[in-house]
Amino acid sequence: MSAIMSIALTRVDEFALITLNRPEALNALSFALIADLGRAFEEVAATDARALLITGAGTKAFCAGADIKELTGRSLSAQKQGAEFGQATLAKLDRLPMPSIAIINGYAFGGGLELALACTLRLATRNAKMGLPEIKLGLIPGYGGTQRLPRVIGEARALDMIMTGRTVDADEALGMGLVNRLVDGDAVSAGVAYAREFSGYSLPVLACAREAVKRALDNPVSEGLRVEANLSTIAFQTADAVEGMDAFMAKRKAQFKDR
Ligand code: CO8
Repeated sequence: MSAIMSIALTRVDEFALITLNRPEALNALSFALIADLGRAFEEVAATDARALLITGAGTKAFCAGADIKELTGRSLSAQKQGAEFGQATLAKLDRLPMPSIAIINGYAFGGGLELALACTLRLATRNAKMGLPEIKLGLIPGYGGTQRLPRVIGEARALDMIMTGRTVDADEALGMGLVNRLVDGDAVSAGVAYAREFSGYSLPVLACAREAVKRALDNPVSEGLRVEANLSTIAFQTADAVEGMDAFMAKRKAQFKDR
């Protein structure tokens, strides 16, 4: 795969890996970096990668947030366009055909945590520190944080983080479900190992599961149950469902083909 300026898009075995690559600015999200991310998400969507892993270059930071140096003195319309551009870029990540995992290997603040929240799952190293500190800048999150954080950790905890701007360490993040697991050793290898826990299953069926769970948080239960019935029927119609159930009966390992 290609190297794209402020990020690197590479392949690790059957997975795509995006490394935010501005370690001198703690991998802050300049507008150029966000544009690179958008192009990279489109590129990854068109590959056969079974999951996307995202991490930050260096040992200090996953991503320290929006590039504050670019934010000052902008017009209101430029600010609004900037927020919409960041949101649209992270929506591309949210909607990838394959699951994504943020490997939070240090600081994840502001837009950096919002990037991680747009991933399907989150891992964190034990030195990771997370927060939405925008309030300290006289701002509020603008790349989806006010919408995705309460869906992940609940309204009260999200308001606590957003209104105080406080920093959450790895253990607290695990306890509140902000990250799925903590990892030791090489963080990318840990991300690969985590992805392998689901990447052998049928991608379209995994997509049905992701969509059904996402809709649980957007709809009343009655509507969500209708969505679940439809998506579980779509899963049932796949050749992979036939294979999965046949393999169970024959006491052999299923060979899924993403159909
Ligand atoms: N933007 C630009 N540069 C940054 C950023 C950032 N977010 N964070 C760190 N850097 C730079 C520093 O300026 C410094 O550069 P230099 O050496 O040239 O001075 C370098 O990275 C190293 O940083 P520090 O020396 O500060 O490193 P420390 O280890 O002392 O501190 C921290 C690390 C605690 C992470 C600290 O850097 C920090 O607090 N960073 C800012 C975190 C933050 O507030 N993030 C939120 C930004 S706002 C946002 O993400 C969303 C806004 C809404 C978006 C809507 C837009 C259109």
